Amino acid sequence: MHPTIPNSKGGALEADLDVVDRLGRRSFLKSGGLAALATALGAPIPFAGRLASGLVPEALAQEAAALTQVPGKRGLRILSDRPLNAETPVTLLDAEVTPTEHHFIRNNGHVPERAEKGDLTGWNLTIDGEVTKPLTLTLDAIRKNYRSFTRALVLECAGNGRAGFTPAASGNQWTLGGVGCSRYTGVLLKDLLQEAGVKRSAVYVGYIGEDPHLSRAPGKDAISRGVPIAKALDEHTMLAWAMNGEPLPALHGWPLRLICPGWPASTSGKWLRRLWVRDREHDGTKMTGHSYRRPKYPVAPGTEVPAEDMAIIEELPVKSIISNPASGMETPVNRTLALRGQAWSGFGEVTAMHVSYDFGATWVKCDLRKPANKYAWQRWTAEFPLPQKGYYEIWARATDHTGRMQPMLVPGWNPEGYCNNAMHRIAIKAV
Ligand SMILES: Nc1nc2c(c(=O)[nH]1)N[C@H]1C(S)=C(S)[C@@H](COP(=O)(O)O)O[C@H]1N2
Ligand SMILES: [Mo]
Repeated sequence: MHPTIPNSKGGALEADLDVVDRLGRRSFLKSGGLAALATALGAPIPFAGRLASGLVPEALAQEAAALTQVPGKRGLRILSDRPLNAETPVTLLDAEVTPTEHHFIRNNGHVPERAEKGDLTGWNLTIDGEVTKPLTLTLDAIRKNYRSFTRALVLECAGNGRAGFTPAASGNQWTLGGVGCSRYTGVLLKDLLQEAGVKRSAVYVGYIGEDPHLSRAPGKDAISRGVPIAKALDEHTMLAWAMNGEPLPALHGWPLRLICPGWPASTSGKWLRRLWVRDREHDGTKMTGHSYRRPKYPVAPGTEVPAEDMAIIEELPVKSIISNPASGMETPVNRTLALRGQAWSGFGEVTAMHVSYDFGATWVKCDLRKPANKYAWQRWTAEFPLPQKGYYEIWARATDHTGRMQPMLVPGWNPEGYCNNAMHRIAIKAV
């Protein structure tokens, strides 16, 4: 299948890319000179002199997107249907607060029947383990007896960007859309833990959800992860019952879920039933082995890494997206091109945002808004004209307050394909 690139004029780029398909994309790029490349792109390349050899132009790198319907969702791209996993096309992440219908879905097992029926009968949340006073709370008690907060918080699957790794890592091939920033309402996990009385021996908090394992084997968790006690006590770690002002949808963990912002979203347990305060690192399903872990040291792509050399992923790296315009757009030459997107970092605030339209030789500083609250993503905008007709790429790079910056190339290959925060780039044709 040849790449389809949405553009304002109904597919001019698409037609030109047929040339690439006939020649074979890879061999074409190896043997083809710049003139041939420009032919394939259907436009001259004003900054060709700055285009690193071997870099596949973004316009050729895109694949057709299969958009499918999930009830309550719009425009998501299905990555797997059993379990259900779906990502958001990047242009649908253009809002400051991600509407629920556009939030990605990542399930490891089945949606619990209770959630599908909206049946609270017999539901409660237990907090036990290394606490002086174990708690069993109804949803009502949680809602009424603690301070509640509403915050915009980024959830990002640690596998977001996995599709960028070579050799490929198995698992859902997320491109850019395994992320969202919706508004959650709930209580601070800290307030409940304090009431339960965390013992000195507490090290970790593991969650147990109600979702059946894919095999439906009784007593087998689909996933049961957790966070160290310090993250559990963090001011921003929440137990949420509402998303964007509505009760949590069945797909997103009704009636109650954890939100551990800035960390792999796999720590944000859905369909909660129990929080188990542990005296050791939690060892539930997908906490051990290679799951959500990276090598403790850099490895060459394709290396097999022993389990004992893998470390649990905590803060997710700084990242950004260009949510407007769509890749493949045409824009009139010398007319202002308005760009915008979102930037976030698991380490806290993003402090600078830059874009380049000459393959990284020079950078334009973007306007960057403050986050609505800690761990909300930040809107950035930039405006400039493109100087000549031809093919351009816009590259976007965020820097956070720790000085961490997005890499141009896919960073640190790791066996499971986590934490790809390479710069997002889009193809633009000035006409
Ligand atoms: N109980 C439970 N919690 C879960 C999961 C799950 O399958 N079961 N998936 C986790 C993973 S891997 C991710 S990325 C997020 C996805 O949250 P979302 O579906 O609301 O986007 O939920 C996490 N919490
Ligand atoms: Mo995930």
